[in-house]
Amino acid sequence: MTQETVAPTSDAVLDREETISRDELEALQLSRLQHTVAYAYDRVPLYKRKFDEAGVRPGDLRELSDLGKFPFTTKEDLRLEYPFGMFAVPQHEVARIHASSGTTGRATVVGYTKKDLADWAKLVARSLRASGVRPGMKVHNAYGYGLFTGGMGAHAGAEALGCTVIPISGGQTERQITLIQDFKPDAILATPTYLLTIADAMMKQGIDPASTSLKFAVLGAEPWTEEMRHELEEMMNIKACDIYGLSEVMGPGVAGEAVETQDGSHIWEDHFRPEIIDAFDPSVVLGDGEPGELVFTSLTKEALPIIRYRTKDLTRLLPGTARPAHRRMGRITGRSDDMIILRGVNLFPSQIEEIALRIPELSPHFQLELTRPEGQRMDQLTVKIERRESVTVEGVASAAKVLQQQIKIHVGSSCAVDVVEPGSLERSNGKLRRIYDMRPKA
Ligand code: DLL
Repeated sequence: MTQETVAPTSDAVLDREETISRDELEALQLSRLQHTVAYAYDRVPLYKRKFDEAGVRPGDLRELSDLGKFPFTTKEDLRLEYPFGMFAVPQHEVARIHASSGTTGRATVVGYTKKDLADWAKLVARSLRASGVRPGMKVHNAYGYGLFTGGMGAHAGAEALGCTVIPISGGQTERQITLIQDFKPDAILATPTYLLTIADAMMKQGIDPASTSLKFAVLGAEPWTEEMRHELEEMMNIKACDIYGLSEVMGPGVAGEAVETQDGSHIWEDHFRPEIIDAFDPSVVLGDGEPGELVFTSLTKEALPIIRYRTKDLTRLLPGTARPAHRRMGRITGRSDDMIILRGVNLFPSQIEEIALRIPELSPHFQLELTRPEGQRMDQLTVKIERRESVTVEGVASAAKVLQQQIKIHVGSSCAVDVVEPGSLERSNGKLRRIYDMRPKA
């Protein structure tokens, strides 16, 4: 059969909830929220205990702002209730389980009823559609399959949208390239750093990454910057949009970005109520536009209702644009637990990405090494970054200096810069580790 061309992006049929007014949406949120707090209180002992300790009852939720009276839920709570203590339905009603290993301690386990899975697929479909993906397109899904929510979550959403899904999962980069060339997908789903790995490997094989059939990329699961978007779009001749989510709240598709505006992911507020709090004084709920920690309450989940979950993700809420009733989230600057505190200055890897990608001699491949040199009490940060293939040795020396100066100016930290050979740093297979903390453990 010959290759069909798929219709352009303006023909999407939206869910009704995507087009309702803010007033209508907030009325829906309130009734769903009232149901959720009562449901969680009645069915999950942890919520009953926490509400009782805080002296609040489900009936105290009379308007949306009353949510601030309710206690937070943290990853630690999920760990303590390991494996199934947070589930609000009997096990036979749990249709699927996912888990995230995390870097420390026990896994956090999450569950879904059949209806939860259907809602999840609908929201991923909505996100993909917002990002330009259309029914009938071929979708190459390079998110990892397994307990991680990325692979199966994105898969079900693409299927629900009516796409042809290619479930390749993460890794085996050579094979990914072969399948992209042979199957000619329209869209790719991956972490931004893994898409970079794929594009990089194509160039090594003498394939121009801009020459493939790919037109759209829907990228998430890790922080990325506008500069990285620009890099990937230019290199691959695609439109790249953001997709956000976390397993405790659902998985991918809690929020998705519209291709026509590319101005941050719309939080699907018919299913999740977001708040921004002051990470240092969580009793303070901040207004729209103010930066802080993102908190979510689920509005429709059955197996794992989640009340005021502290994501540790730092961002702000912005007014809706392409979907006016649904607020957007600004780019995630980082996670509060990914923050490097270097001699009193807070620093996130995404700040380095932003600065480095503005320097033409430097590639997007970098890692941050934290050390404490012998006999010194001060920590040192070294930015190891690959030069671009085309750059001369003299070019590299001045680029290193510029990076160092720009970091000093924009972040306020002094650091060392080590420009290394192309291909010498570890490549991403999914979520990339940027920080290597080599300081002696206290
Ligand atoms: O990463 C779910 C996901 C899969 C989202 C595929 C998007 C695409 P977790 O493994 O539980 O779930 O990790 C959640 O990843 O709290 C953020 O810190 C980070 N994260 C996810 N999406 C984005 C994004 C999945 N678009 C954690 N931008 C979250 C920045 C993101 N960070």
